[in-house]
Amino acid sequence: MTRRSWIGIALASSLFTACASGGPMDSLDPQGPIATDIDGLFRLTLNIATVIFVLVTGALLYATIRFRDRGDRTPEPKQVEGNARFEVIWTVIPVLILASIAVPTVDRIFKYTSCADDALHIEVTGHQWWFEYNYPDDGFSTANVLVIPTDAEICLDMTSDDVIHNYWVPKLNGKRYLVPGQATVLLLRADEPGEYWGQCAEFCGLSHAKMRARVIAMDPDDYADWLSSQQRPASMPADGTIEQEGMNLFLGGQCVSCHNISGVTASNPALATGSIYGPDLTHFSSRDVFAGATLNHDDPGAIESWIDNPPLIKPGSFMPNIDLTQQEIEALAAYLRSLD
Ligand code: HEC
Ligand SMILES: [Cu+2]
Repeated sequence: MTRRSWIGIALASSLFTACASGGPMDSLDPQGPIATDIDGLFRLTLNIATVIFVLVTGALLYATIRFRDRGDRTPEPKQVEGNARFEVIWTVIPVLILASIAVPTVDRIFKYTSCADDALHIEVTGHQWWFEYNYPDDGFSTANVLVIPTDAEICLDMTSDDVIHNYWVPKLNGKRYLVPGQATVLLLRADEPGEYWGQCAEFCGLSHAKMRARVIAMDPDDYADWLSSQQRPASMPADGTIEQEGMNLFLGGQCVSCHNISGVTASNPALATGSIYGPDLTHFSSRDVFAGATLNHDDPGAIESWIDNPPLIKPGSFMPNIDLTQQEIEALAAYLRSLD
């Protein structure tokens, strides 16, 4: 085969990568009523478009073959330019088709971006490059992993701390912007307990691709347990342990100027000024992913390499490389692991 056909095959086969199924962010695999309803709109539009495609392509093929140039034997086909009746028909039909798509679409846009009074409110703040979640009724803050109860309407009250971000958990709803100085709202509802993946969907700087989200939906009972576990202050390490050494490093070094640990850093004045700050670490190890949901707690050495050199892992990260020694890193990592 020629080089050109190899290139053709390579390009064509790359199209099949779009056919992968079972991906954690498959937008054609809706879960929960909102995403399913939106999926219905997609299918409606796809069906209408398919019918139009078949009709138009069929008519085109028919005309091309039926009226092709047969030399002298071809009579001039009948010309219908300027026919008022045809003009009206092919204006009215597209208007009706577009209306049948536009009306339900606009209806859903308003429906899924406003909240009922009894919805559970959770505040989402976008930061370069992680999502912060505040549970205002329960008085705590967490990051990267959003925990919600199943079968409940969750109202996300969203804003951004720096640039425009976009919250997108494809299996639960469409995308919505987080805009500095503005409040936007997005509804979520999951029927089944499970893990749903998300991603910041607006380019927001160097580590945009590493700004992911996890939504964990729990049965209401498990959710209640989770809430009470998040409300307690951080676990205290026992005297003389490596965890305690880590805590002292945390409190004595720079970490404390950017991170809150309830019951440990409670009175830190730097946090109150709200300058650059990072995720709340009170229950850090209760979350199975961190650093914008891109690193896994269970991966050996993940915590160590993160605190060793954050910008190496997330380019541009606002958590600096503090030049810690190996011993300091190990103590800090042990302390972080104890924050359950
Ligand atoms: C200048 C502010 C700043 C300092 C100082 C700082 N951090 Fe961070 N930290 C951040 C920011 C911002 C993030 C979020 C980074 C991201 O995901 O892009 C973060 C993320 C983290 C995370 C991941 C949390 C999560 O749930 O994603 C851990 C753990 C952490 N920092 C520990 C530490 C430790 C330990 C120290 C001290 C050695 C420290 N940080 C010092 C700002 C800071
Ligand atoms: Cu973003």
